Amino acid sequence: MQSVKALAAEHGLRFDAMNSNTFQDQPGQEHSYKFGSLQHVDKNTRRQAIDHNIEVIRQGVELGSDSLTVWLSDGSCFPGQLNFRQAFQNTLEGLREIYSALPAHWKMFVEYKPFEPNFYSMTVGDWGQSLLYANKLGPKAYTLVDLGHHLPNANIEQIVALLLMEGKLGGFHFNDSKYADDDLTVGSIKPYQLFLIFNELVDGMDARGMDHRRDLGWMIDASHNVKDPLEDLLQSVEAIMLPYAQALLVDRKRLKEAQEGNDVVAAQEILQNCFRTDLRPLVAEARLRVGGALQPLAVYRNEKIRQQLIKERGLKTVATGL
Ligand SMILES: [Mn+2]
Repeated sequence: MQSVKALAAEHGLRFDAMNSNTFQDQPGQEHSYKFGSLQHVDKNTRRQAIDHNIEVIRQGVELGSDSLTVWLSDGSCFPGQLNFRQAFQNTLEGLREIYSALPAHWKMFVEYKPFEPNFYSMTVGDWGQSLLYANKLGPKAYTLVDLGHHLPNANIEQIVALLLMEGKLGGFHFNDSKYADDDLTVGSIKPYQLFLIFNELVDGMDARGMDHRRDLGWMIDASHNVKDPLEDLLQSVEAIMLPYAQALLVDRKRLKEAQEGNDVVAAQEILQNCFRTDLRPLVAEARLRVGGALQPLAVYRNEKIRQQLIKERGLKTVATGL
């Protein structure tokens, strides 16, 4: 653990939210999660899942993390399989015990998902259920919005607006989705939706006087089967910075006037003008001014080629100019 921490520090990295995992059985595990973890009808299985979460908190404390994300695959595949209320109560009871093990400055993020691996019901299936748990647990518990964890065409920006209003938005798992939990690169499928989410974020965070950087958990939850994961990460960061900058551009006063005058056309124009403004040079300049690269992807690819040449030719160094 200490060596992990030291290695991270060497690279200027720190640890964000810890994720517990009671959705996959581990080798040597006594009780299976085939029929759920915190919801399970057997209290020994629930006990095992609770203990695992508490162990994750303990390791997180050692790593300097300050939050725990709980995503449960608990649910049912067929009508009648589960008593919904009992499953909810068991889960709540488990989450309460985990919550009570959180250090004072920690947050708990309750992530939701509408289906998969269970296809009839999920015990934390949507933002309403997540918010129910978060409200019952207390002030350290928040709802986590994974952009891919919604049924098709859900109005995610509205969900974000209301969670912010309630002070219960914990943060994001950024990704994008065409069909379901696709874990595609954020902004690759529905960039306008992403802009509208940031529009609500900026508006809601400012209304609550929140620190844009620190008061939410900004996480990327994507999967890479066909890309270099680091390249995808660079694309993701760019894809997040752009709509954020565009949302900062929205003239809130004019938008409010349009809304209050029922000027639907003007309201749409205000938002779409910002979305259609090319802020890529501005975002690149901002990155440069804080010591980053104008074109991170090009820099990374250039370095990859350089390292490859050094390896192939057995040289100490190589100069490339891409
Ligand atoms: Mn996620």
